[in-house]
Amino acid sequence: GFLLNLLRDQTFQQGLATVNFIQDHPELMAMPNWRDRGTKLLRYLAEVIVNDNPDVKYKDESKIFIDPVVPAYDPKAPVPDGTRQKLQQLGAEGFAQWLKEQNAVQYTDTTFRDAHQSLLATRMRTYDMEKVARSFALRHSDDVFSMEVWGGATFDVSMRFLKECPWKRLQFLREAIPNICFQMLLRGSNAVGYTAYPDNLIIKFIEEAAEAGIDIFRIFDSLNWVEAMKVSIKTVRERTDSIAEACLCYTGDITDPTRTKYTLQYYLDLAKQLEDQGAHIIAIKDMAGLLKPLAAEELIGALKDTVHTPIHLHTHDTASIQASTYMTAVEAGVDVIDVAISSMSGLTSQPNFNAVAAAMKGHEREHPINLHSLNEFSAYWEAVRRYYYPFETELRSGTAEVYEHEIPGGQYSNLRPQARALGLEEKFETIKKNYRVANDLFGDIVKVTPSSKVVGDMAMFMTSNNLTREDILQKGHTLSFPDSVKALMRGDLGQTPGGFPKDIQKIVLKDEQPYTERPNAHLEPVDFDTEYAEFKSRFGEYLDMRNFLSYKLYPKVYEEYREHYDNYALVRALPTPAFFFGLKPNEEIIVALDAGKSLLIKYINMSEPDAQGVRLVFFQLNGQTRSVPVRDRK
Ligand code: 3PY
Ligand code: ZN
Repeated sequence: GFLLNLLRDQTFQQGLATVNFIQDHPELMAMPNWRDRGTKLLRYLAEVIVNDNPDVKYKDESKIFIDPVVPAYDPKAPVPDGTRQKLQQLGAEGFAQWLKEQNAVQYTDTTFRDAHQSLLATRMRTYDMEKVARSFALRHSDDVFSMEVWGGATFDVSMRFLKECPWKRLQFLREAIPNICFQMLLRGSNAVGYTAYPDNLIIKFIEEAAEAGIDIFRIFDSLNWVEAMKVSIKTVRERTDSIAEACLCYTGDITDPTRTKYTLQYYLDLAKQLEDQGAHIIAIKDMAGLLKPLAAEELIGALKDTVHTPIHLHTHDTASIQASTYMTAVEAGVDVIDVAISSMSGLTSQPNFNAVAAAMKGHEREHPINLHSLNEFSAYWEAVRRYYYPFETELRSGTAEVYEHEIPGGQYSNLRPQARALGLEEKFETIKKNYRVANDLFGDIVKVTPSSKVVGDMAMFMTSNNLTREDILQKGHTLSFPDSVKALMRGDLGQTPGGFPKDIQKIVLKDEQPYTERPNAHLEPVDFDTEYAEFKSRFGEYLDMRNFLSYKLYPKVYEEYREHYDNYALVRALPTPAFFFGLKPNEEIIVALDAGKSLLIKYINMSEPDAQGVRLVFFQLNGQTRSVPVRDRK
């Protein structure tokens, strides 16, 4: 098995093998053979068949799945050049200039990241993306400026719930789509986490992400605090060939004269500062979908007069009116807009790519798109989306309520499950109201990960304890607040314009003193030499720097992911229905492992539990009958 794997390894096939190959690739030696992997996958399937996937909270046995059809393509066809080659030819500055000179509006496709983060609680598996990736690269190389494929919550969720490696996802997508710029969402000094990390960890992470294929880093700070974005912008500029796209997170309403904190002037000043820091592109990150059509016209027009960079607009269609925001933005000269393929668009996700492209037909800034082909991709995603029904956001229609609560699209899809977990689901209406109350108590802050999570925690806290604004102000000094709320008030997430309200800080922190320096300044730098060596001796000598970074960003999550891998091997190779729901009797799947090895797995049936509650689950693995004992915990 090992030799065969080796022969099928791409490097070998390409004739680049050297005598040192095995020394350079100890992971091949450490790789369990496929028989062992097969056994482990059977163990996983048996566990899910008997006890369910712990991430699937309800199962609808009547659900019918339709095989997703990948739009036809020739796997041997050469991939045409796209924006990625343009970036490589022109360099970051030249590329930004090129973008500015384009008359046609450009599109960023968020289907692989924000769309499923905002509709399906980030659960989209690499399996379903990878399958369609090459087809998209071949058929839409001219149509898409960039694809958002990484960052945000995907890093955490891929390990925590999907039990797959986020770096491998990036690597596989990069191999399948070598031509379109990839972008990621980076939470500034919080990287892809919920808390500040040491600067040298942020720097290493950015270098490694660029190396793995990120062309555009969309950088934001959850309080719009420029101080916290400097390290990331500088690192992208100086240590990679990628684009530093810096965000204004949009909150409030610049057309509402009663909202005096986040005004047009506030955003223009912010944009200027980000340009001064070296942003190649400025993004308006409208994470909750609050940017109304008239506001977009005003903001983009004014930004065009204020900064020299291209302007990239991101929004969520929670109110269902954001396509019209895009139309006014296009009139005002926006360079790029974020959209998602039809069947993964709308509501808390991005506006509908297919529909926006159709609406732009005949416009003098039209970017010609093969709509028929795009619709075929929509059909693919529609079929795929059915697998993910346990994670669907409950929102059924657009809601203007978003202008009241201001909950980001990416958080909305997570808030209800969070409420459910706390036994508060029937109080969801109150939670949404308290979300705004909590925001106002904190001094009206920008709400986006991680600050949005703190506002959510506070809303849950108030709801579960039946607390009003007055209760907090009057008897808050006797209350013990959630840790995340204390952290925010202490300064752990940085500073908000004008500072936090002093009275609330005092109520939450009691005698603890807040600070206003960068949180990262309080953190010990990572000792890469020592800690990486310790990591390897603990988890495996063959593990690379990327694994180490995953561990440093999410130690506990990584540990559990690793343990899962040791027990069940490559679960990412399982088709999605099998991964979430197991198999039905006599159902058969083909599982493609690395290096061209495939397993044919058929589930036969299971025995009654014995006196200890253990069932035997029977399979055929490549034609041979196997039985796996599993304790029935249901
Ligand atoms: C994230 O940080 O994950 C977001 O999507 C913020 O909008
Ligand atoms: Zn978003």
